[in-house]
Amino acid sequence: MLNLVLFGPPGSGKGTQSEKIIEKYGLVHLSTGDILRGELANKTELGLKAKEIMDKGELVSDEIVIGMIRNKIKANKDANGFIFDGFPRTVAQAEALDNLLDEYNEEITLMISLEVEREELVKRLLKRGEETGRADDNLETIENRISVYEKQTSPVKEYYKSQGKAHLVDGIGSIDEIFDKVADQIEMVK
Ligand code: B4P
Repeated sequence: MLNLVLFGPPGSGKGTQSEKIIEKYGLVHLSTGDILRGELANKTELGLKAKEIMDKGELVSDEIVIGMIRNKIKANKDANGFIFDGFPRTVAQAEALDNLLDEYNEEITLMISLEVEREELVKRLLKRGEETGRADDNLETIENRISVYEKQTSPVKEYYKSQGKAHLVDGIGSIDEIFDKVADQIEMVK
């Protein structure tokens, strides 16, 4: 299995690059942000609980997101591999993911970190907010999401660095240029 973590701050292009990776490598896409938004669209209890947290730009509890990922892995045991998009976002989530994969004698193959500076992130997310009306793409929430990333999520990069699995990719440039660099990294471990 090829198990890939796509990592980076909000607006770094994780969702965008995931689509292209899936197209080329046929992996199962697990985006915790998409799953949570799906729950919200279906007005489930979980979705309504998550909405308040997401609207503030805070992280949904580890217990909830780990449970969501556990169910998805279980439901896709025969996959060629997974792309984890927006997960793990805390070191506790990263450890739980290693333990979950271990139950299937699997592990993370590669972590790709999309490197984009704050000013560009804010610009991209404000643009998406204007175009799609996504509730958490407003200036106040964006600023908080980036701060939450710096405080709670960036240690996850060190976690994968210590395992020798983290590869940094410049996330500035055209979507295709960035994808070429991402694909180069994947080809090296495939
Ligand atoms: P996510 O849905 O993961 O949202 P995101 O971080 O904003 O990234 P996304 O993938 O959508 O955007 P992308 O960078 O592709 O999370 C939303 C919320 O859900 C979190 O704040 C949190 O509350 C909750 N949540 C999710 N996972 C969680 C977890 N594991 N634990 C706890 N809580 C969790 O793209 C952004 C924009 O940039 C797009 O408009 C795109 O078109 C544009 N773009 C992309 N690449 C570009 C490029 N090269 N040049 C110019 N623009 C580009």
